[in-house]
Amino acid sequence: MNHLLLDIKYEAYARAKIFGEVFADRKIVSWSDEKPENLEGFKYIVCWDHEHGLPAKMPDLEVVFSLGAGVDHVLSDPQLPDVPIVRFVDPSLTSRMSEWIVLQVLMHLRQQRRYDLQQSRCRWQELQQPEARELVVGIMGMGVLGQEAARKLKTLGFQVRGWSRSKKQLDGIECFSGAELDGFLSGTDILVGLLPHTKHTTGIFNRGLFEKLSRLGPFQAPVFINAGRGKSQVETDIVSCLEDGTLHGVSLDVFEEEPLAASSPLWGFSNAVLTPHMAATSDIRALASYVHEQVMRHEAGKELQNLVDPEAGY
Ligand code: NDP
Ligand code: OXD
Repeated sequence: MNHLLLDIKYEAYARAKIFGEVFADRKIVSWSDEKPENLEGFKYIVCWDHEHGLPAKMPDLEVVFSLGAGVDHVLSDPQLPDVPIVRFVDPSLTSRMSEWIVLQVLMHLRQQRRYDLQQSRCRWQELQQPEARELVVGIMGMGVLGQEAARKLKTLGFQVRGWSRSKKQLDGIECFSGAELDGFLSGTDILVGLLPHTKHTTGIFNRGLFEKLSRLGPFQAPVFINAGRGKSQVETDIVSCLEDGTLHGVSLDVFEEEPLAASSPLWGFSNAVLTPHMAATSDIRALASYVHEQVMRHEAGKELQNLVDPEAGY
């Protein structure tokens, strides 16, 4: 009776097979492949960008699991029943994200895009090379992913600071919160976005914010890197800030609309690194084991982990 419904879109069949192996004793239904009329007995749904209204049709629903760390896609369902929502937190996802962030920060530090351009023109020319310790990386969103990226960047020698809703105390990392945003920005050379998308973060990365970043760093203009959510950034502002030099460069893994339209001017900048929302894709085997562990906890009367606060929106 404690069945599991999956509405996880891509590669639904293969993914459902993996869930079937991990939950050998349960009925697993993938909504993309089969749409039962009667959803009685389904206590759990695992979803990504699910069909709105589907959880509301599950009379026995007890827990909603997000396929990813972000839950904006779950909370946007206007008919979402009032049941606990668990997001995906796992070392596999956290490592992937910090790898992507470190890669992007180093790409900008080592001016890799300029070397790529030179290579395409068979040009042999060394550029002036600042050291990591000369730059301040500021991370907006110091949760699970932000803190791990901060630790790795610190190890590489960067000066690291972070901004979050609540104040943190982290060894060797300067921590800012809430209203201290301007002070945080004014000393930041490379800005990293790892915020969830909520009503408070919509459009937060805009021209006004970019203009508050430091211009005193080795490149005399700041770099913006975003792997949080695209709806937190204003792409027309990013484009104009790249054009007029307010931004030295960007790395974006997330976009206001995904996939990014071929007509977007962002594609045309040699100092813009664009990736297709893959910075930290969830590993399905790790997700299935994680959901299994949470289901076991729930059925043993223990507290679920990594619960979402629907009021806060993350
Ligand atoms: P967490 O919930 O652990 O951290 C979120 C952080 O953002 C917290 O530090 C929180 O502050 C801060 N925050 C939220 N709202 C505000 C606000 N209004 N003002 C200031 N700070 C705020 O999330 P994760 O670190 O696990 O993930 C972060 C986001 O990364 C996800 O929500 C998702 O959107 C994105 N993501 C993107 C992926 C990709 O492949 N591109 C993959 C995985 C996640 P506080 O600590 O005070 O609560
Ligand atoms: C996530 C994502 O939220 O992949 O996990 O974006």
